[in-house]
Amino acid sequence: MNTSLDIRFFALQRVHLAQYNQRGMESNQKIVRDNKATCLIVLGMAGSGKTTFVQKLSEHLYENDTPGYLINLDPACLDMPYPANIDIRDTVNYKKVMKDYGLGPNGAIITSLNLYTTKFDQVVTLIEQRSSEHDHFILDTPGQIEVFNWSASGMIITETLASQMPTVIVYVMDTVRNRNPATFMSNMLYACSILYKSKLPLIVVFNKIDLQSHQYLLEWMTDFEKFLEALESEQDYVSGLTRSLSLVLDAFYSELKAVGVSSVSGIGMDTFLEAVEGAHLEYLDIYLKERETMNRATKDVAIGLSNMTLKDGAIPEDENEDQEDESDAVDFST
Ligand SMILES: Nc1nc2c(ncn2[C@@H]2O[C@H](COP(=O)(O)OP(=O)(O)OP(=O)(O)O)[C@@H](O)[C@H]2O)c(=O)[nH]1
Ligand SMILES: [Mg+2]
Repeated sequence: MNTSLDIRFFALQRVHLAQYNQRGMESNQKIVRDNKATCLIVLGMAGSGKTTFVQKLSEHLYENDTPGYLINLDPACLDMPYPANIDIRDTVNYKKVMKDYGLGPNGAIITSLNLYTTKFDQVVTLIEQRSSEHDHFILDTPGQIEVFNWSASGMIITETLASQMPTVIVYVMDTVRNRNPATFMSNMLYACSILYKSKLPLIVVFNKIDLQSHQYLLEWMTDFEKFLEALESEQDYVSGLTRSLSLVLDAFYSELKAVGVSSVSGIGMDTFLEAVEGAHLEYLDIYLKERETMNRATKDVAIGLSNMTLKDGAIPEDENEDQEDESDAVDFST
């Protein structure tokens, strides 16, 4: 990535986190508690069906007279099957980012998301304005899950939204591809890492159940013997590792909400929405308190970082001008 852009983004990230931690603690708790809407951040491996899921869910909500507010954060998506209220592609030209910064596809997705995040406060303002009109704010994320989950911009977006309203991670899994117990295990480990990293309620959505029932996956989660049976045919060292890991994951499974849906037929959408209601309450009862404690602990560090940025001039004036130039090129008219 372009180094000056990298430095600027890092500095912005530090300022943002500092502001978030102060603002989040002092004034946002009430806003979050009073907010009836739920923000759903849809994550999952490439091709698991995130976009199709968002489309079907939005159709379902529309039929129930509670239309959702849809946000697309995938800059590289070609065909959008749903009418997004906010679309990253209206703001950042992914192909131009690739050309301008000499990047490959994944680097360009990360940089596009970074550029977008520097303007994410405008998205938050739009969400705030709409929060009384919608019960669900749904975010579709890029195919390469790590782009969102392991990037600074993904963290800033998640933290910003979670400081505004009850926020839930929806982890979409391809039921057919997870027939293999080792694949299932690695996918669940990923879900587990997202849960602990984001510190937000998480719903696992077993998608594509029109092709393959998800019941056996639920059994694997509740009955360790069944999972071992499935592993029996695999006698390599990986299955030994999987055995040990599945024991570790037992506690994680007991806390987890998992539902099966088909994003093609729409089966399971009502069950999913019930799980969302539960997760909303769980956010208020458990996660918000944990976040308060966490924020308190990081407040001093955040203020220190904020002061350091100002003192060191980590964002020089001319860099700021560059920033303005770049964002001028961006059309934020949504
Ligand atoms: N049969 C069936 N196919 C599905 C379902 N959900 C998604 N698909 C198909 O799975 C493929 C991938 O779906 P997408 O919605 O593009 O998946 P995605 O996770 O958004 O993909 P990326 O954004 O590229 O990571 C498409 O061909 C969809 O038609 C489902 O519930 N049932
Ligand atoms: Mg997609």
